[in-house]
Amino acid sequence: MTLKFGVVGTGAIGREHIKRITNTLSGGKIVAVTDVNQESAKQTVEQLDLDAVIYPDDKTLVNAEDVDAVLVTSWGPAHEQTVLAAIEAGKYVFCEKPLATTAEGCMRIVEAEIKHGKKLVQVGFMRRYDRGYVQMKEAIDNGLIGEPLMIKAAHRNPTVGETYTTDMAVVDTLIHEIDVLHWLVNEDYQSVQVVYPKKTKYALPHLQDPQLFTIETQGGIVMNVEVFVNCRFGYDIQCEVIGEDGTVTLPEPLSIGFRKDAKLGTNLLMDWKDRFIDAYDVEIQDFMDSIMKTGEPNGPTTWDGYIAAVTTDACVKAQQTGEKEQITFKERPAFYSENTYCKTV
Ligand code: NAI
Ligand code: ISE
Repeated sequence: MTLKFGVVGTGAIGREHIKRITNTLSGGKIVAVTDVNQESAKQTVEQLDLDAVIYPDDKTLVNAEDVDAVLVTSWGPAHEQTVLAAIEAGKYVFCEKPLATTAEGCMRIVEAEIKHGKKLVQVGFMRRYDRGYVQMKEAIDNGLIGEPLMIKAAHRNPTVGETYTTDMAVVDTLIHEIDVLHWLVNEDYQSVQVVYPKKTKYALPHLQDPQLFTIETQGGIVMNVEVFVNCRFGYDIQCEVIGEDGTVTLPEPLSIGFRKDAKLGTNLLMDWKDRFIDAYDVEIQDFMDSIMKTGEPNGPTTWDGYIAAVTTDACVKAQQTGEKEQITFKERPAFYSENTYCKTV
């Protein structure tokens, strides 16, 4: 059986996902697309040679009879409306982060999904499908390092555009660490504080860069996460978990070493699209396979989207106040009682 996708948002990652579903993965087909920029939708269909209908908006696409699953790759503020419409229509949803831009918005999706009675939504937190993070998770769960005590992590981009603002370091960038670190140690967060180190000369006047987040879990694990989006040298993701009996570290992406011109080196990636290319493939294949096998997606849930939104809200507040801000969650509904652990890749 083939899962027929309708895509809402044909920008950068929308096109990447369309290409992987069409050319790399098995079991999916793009049958519908839409974009507020209809020219972008048209060009996508033409350039990627898709046999897909172009719809004028998300509502008509979601309700098209042949659409089984909706791929939400529009801008963050537009996600909630499309996801709610898809649940209303009983369609599966793969939604890129953020699930919604506020905790209240995520709760509306939680309520709609519970009312529907079956899980329909997977959030695009692809790092849970990255081989390195999966190996770290297995090591932690198997007790290799004992109880985790601290985490040191960094999310570095070579550069960002002028529309990137200080709060985007949280809602666009840190959100990946918020999800994956929560998943790694399986503990809810309790507080966050933000410190702004000396600003790099490469950041535009309106942007605070770098930023350091100290996030504490309810069990007392302290995470120190650097977000540095004008680091110049590469797209660089670091993570080390320090436990009572040892440490585990995220492996570097596979890359040849070289000796040349009196230098010993290895190349760094420069683009997020390349760093997690395998993880994107595996997460969407898993979305399709789980639906085919069990009738529900298996990956990060609507509740994980809610956890990320509550935490990003607190991080943005902490950016503004400079104080330690509390992070408070509602009680996890029984519907989401099982924490999602993606299968080993
Ligand atoms: P983009 O700006 O390249 O593309 C977004 C597209 O959505 C644009 O073509 C825009 O016209 C369209 N759009 C906006 N509102 C719409 C609406 N209401 N209905 C239909 N189309 C609409 O942005 P990009 O980089 O592709 O990001 C899209 C989403 O994916 C964002 O939420 C972003 O955070 C997420 N993302 C996730 C990544 C990951 O690593 N998981 C990487 C990059 C983006
Ligand atoms: C982008 O939106 C992403 O989601 C990438 O994964 C992330 O690394 C980058 O910093 C964001 O801008």
